Amino acid sequence: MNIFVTGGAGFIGANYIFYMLREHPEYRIVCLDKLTYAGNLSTLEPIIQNPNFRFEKIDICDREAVCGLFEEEKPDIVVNFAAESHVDRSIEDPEVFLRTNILGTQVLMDACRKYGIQRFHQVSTDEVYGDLPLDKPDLFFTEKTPLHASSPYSASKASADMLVQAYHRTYGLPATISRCSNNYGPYQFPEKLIPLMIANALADKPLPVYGDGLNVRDWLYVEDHCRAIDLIIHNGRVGEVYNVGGHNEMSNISIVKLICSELGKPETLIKYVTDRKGHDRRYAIDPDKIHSELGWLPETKFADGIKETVRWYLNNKEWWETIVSGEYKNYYEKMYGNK
Ligand code: TDX
Repeated sequence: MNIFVTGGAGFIGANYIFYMLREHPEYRIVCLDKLTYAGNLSTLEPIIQNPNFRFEKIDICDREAVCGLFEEEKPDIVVNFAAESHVDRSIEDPEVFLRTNILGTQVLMDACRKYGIQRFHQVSTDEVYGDLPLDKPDLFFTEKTPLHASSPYSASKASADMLVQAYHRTYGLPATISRCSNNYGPYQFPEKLIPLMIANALADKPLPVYGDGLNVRDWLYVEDHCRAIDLIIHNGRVGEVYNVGGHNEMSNISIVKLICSELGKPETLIKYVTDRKGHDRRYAIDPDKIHSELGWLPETKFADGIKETVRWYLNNKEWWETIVSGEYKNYYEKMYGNK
């Protein structure tokens, strides 16, 4: 089996490659990554010499380069993680989100049609459903919930999902889609809530909580997401969408307080700042379909996963300190400087 993993130098993609090489040592994994600010080749260092692994620096929008690699490798499965994924960046500058997330997906699917494929899997997000109110805790996103994106990021992911479904219906592309809740774990870029708060707390810097801090996210340990995708590409039904989430809803402020306590830092570091524009209130996934059809259940409890994640950031300071001190510094100043 030859699997193309796009965006494999990013957070979830890299964790997925580690997972697949461990669980299926006989598979060949080819990683295509543009190496944007969020992609880090050093993340793949532990497996770069693995004879069953190949890395290619490729932008998924580059049709010629993508087709060249398909021609050479003839992949059986493509798993598309490649995406611009940070909501705050999409609010500042939407264009690259539309380009990579929508047109890049189209280029990949065109190559799949041209060269033939067993499965194209699109890694999507619960954000395509919009948000839920805080006062109706019995409401969850199911696969039938209408798409109702709030940010340019989520609109680009919703567009890509619709394009995938259109390619399935129109051309018979054997496609599946997964829509997962918020992930956390090793190698997450420190612009996202959990690693940002860990990095700031360790440096005794303010912990910027947007709005009232009561927005709710449904957190899943990244490895549980990787296992869900593995199940879907092997046993999921073509043309179907699978929601992935762990029924682990938490408010942002409770997560930040937990991180303070794990690191032995005072809550006085918490600083309430201007809210994100169009900030989604609550995400909550109903994972019943993937559980009943494919037997998937999350294995890592949040209490264990967050401890493991904090330990990883403590033990791998050089990985994220390089990021925090580089180009990202300008982004941080721009986004948080006057908040
Ligand atoms: O500094 C911050 N302060 C803060 O209060 C940051 C970075 C975030 N937040 C809040 C905003 C959100 O309510 O924390 C919550 C989580 O924020 P993010 O980590 O930016 O994630 P979110 O906006 O929920 O989107 C994430 O989940 C769905 C991923 O970034 C997406 O790529 C994924 O599709």
